[in-house]
Amino acid sequence: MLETSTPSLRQQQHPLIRDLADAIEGLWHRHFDLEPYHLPEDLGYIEGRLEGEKLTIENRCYQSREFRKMHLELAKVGGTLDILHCVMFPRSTYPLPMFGTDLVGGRGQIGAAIVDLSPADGGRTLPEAYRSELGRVPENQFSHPREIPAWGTIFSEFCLFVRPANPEEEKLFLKRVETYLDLHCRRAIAQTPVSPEREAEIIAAQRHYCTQQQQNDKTRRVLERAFGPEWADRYMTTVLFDCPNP
Ligand code: 18B
Repeated sequence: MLETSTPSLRQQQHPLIRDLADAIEGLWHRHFDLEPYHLPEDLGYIEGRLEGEKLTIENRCYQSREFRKMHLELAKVGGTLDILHCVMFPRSTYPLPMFGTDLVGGRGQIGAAIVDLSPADGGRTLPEAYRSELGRVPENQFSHPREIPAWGTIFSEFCLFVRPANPEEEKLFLKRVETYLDLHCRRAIAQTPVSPEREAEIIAAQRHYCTQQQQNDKTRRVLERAFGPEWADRYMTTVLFDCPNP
């Protein structure tokens, strides 16, 4: 369903998560004609229990001419964990990067903030137009950079992964995500579809991206503890990182 009512979860989350969720949806609505994207079998709003605490998941999902699926997910585990997850999957005829961002926080502090535009058109690097524009984005210094895990070979050299140390760094992170997303939306709109011969390459690249992301054990563990391993696996492979079919 195209949910337009004010989401309840958003108001209860860390201010950076709330602001980023608003910014993402704002840019999507400004740039695209959005249609609803239907998630499988009522996986839109979910409640589970994680070690006695309630796990709530709220999904927003759209599609557009350029994107097969634009997914924004907010999750909350009792009072301990606030999560924002967002991925934009281009249609297989669009040689565009994957936009992805994840914010994970607990007890008032965001511990992990990551954003990237990851190559997904069959090449190892981003298209030249992206590289030149991203190369001009001022590099802010964050006091607590974090190390990309081993499965993160999919990320570009423009990937930002930090623990924002204070409200100033939180604002800088938010700004960086807005810059990446605005650039991406503008490029996507200007993109013309490729010939069907190139589609196979794009699909393979997106599948690779998803397979790598599915190896994130930290995400898997949160879901497994609340819903069990089978449910977690189904959720990771059909909602979070579903591979496109040829
Ligand atoms: N993720 N994240 O989205 N993840 O979804 N996430 C964590 O402080 C969830 C994406 C990414 O260091 C952590 O260590 C849950 C996208 C990376 O080994 C937790 C959901 C990207 C790490 C969760 C979710 C992405 C990471 C640990 C579903 C990038 C570091 C927090 C709602 C584009 C992994 C911490 C590492 C971490 C959980 C990246 C708990 C449940 C789109 C690189």
